[in-house]
Amino acid sequence: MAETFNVRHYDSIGSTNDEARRLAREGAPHGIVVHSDEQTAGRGRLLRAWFSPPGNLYLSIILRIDVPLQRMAELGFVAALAVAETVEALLPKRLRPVLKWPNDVLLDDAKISGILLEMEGDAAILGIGLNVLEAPPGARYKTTTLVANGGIASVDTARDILLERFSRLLDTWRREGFVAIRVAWLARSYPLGGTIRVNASGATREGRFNGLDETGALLLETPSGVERILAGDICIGT
Ligand code: BT5
Repeated sequence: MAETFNVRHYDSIGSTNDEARRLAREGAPHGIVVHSDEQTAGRGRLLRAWFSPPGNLYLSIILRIDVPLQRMAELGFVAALAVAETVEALLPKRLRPVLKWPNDVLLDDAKISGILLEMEGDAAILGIGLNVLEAPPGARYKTTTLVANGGIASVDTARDILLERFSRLLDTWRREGFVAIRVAWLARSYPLGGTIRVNASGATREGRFNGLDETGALLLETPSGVERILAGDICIGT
């Protein structure tokens, strides 16, 4: 079933996630998309700021989907795949985006997109930022844009491709479940068996990347066994 998205465009807004949450509280239906040219209070996870000047894509989708709450995190993986496909479609060279758990999209180890999934009542709010023209100065790690990699795209083109890819992948997820998404996500992620470092629950752990379990949790193989990590960050660069 193709999704119908209804885009509401704003010139400037605090955070598209906040506006989508406000609309969801008022009863806005599935498929409403809040898109803003810039954000004055763009948010990442854990109260981090998201650099949001004009020139990039910032949108949040209201999703009303009848699945148990514990399955909602799967939507972040659906979204990351859709972003990766979008980035790939917009780059002239066959540069291949890499997915970093949980929901980052990287090009040459540099972050080009971020995804913020939140719940508002029974609605999921899926926020996506994609750097088209502008990357933040002085971020903790390498960041990049579509244009810096030779991509040619307007923000609206990027938005339309992203919504089309997301619609298709959401349909796959609805029909085939997380299994199909997990396979596609792993095909684009860091290689299985590679060494990674993970920040989780205030500690850094190193181990082998053993993929995802059936819920999307990270599997980290350490000398004391395979750990299942529900939330955290994989360290890149240093
Ligand atoms: C994320 O958080 O990656 C989720 C970002 C979600 C942003 C979208 S934009 C539309 C919607 N409305 C919102 O208010 N938010 C969503 P996290 O994994 O916590 O990463 C945040 C970190 O990424 C920051 O601490 C910076 O180091 C870095 N960062 C900030 N802005 C960036 C940018 N534009 N590009 C790349 N990295 C950035």
